[in-house]
Amino acid sequence: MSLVLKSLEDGILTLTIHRPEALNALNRNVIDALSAALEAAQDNPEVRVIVLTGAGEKAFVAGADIKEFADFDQAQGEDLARRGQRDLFDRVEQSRKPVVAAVNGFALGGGLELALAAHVRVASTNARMGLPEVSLGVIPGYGGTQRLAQIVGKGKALEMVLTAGMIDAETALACGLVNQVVDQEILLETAQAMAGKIAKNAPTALAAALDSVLAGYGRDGFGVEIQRFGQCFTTDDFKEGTTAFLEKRKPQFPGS
Ligand code: CO8
Repeated sequence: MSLVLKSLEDGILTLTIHRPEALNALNRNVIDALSAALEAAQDNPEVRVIVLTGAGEKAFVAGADIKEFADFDQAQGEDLARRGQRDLFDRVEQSRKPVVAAVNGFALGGGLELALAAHVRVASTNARMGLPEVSLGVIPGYGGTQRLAQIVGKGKALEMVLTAGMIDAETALACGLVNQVVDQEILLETAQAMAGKIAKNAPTALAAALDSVLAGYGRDGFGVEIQRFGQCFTTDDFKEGTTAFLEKRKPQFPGS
């Protein structure tokens, strides 16, 4: 089955990341499939708004695929982050058609970063969000160090990045990380209703509004993030963090 399911109705394209056996974790193939679907949507006049969600009731996206990068070196780590940001995360944020994320469960690491790149977020009551990267010996590498602070402010963002902890949907609503929280049974219809409201407006004005809001945020930090993300791959902490995850045990970080 395809890694990204597509359905187009009344101008709303719903893209569902479909890799349930790995809680929809983002490997290279998922990134490519999602990226292609977003690119195609830009040129399809029938698409007015895009809704992005994850398959199943447990996870939106549980992160980047840890198995895929566990044995990468610095250059490969940097390349992974750079290509991922360019091919997917920037493409979501810079989409001329508004993107609504329907966060239907765990949104962790790259999964939360994907939701952060969307323009609006609706979450189900069971959603859990966090950036657990530092618990793996790495940092958010898909724009999380930049976009989380832009959305919730530096203080809350640093708390989330440094503790690597998860927050629930109500906490996410209270700090502005998500725009709305509803029961999971009505999550998709709520996200699609919001998309429908947006879709009634002038497409050219929507694109101009997105462009204008984004212009207010600098891009320098993304480059620093890519570089620092790559450097993490040279550390013993990273080796220990990812190995411990794959061996399903708690890490013992050597601190080097
Ligand atoms: N990558 C790969 N596989 C994963 C991931 C992941 N991120 N998350 C879950 N899976 C797999 C599990 O390994 C497991 O597979 P298997 O059955 O073969 O062992 C399956 O999905 C089901 O997961 P669990 O059995 O762990 O389910 P639980 O209900 O016990 O736990 C959790 C659910 C809490 C979500 C747990 O799966 C978890 O902690 N997952 C990892 C979360 C995480 O750390 N995400 C961040 C990853 S790092 C990241 O995203 C970096 C972003 C920046 C990268 C930039 C370039 C790469």
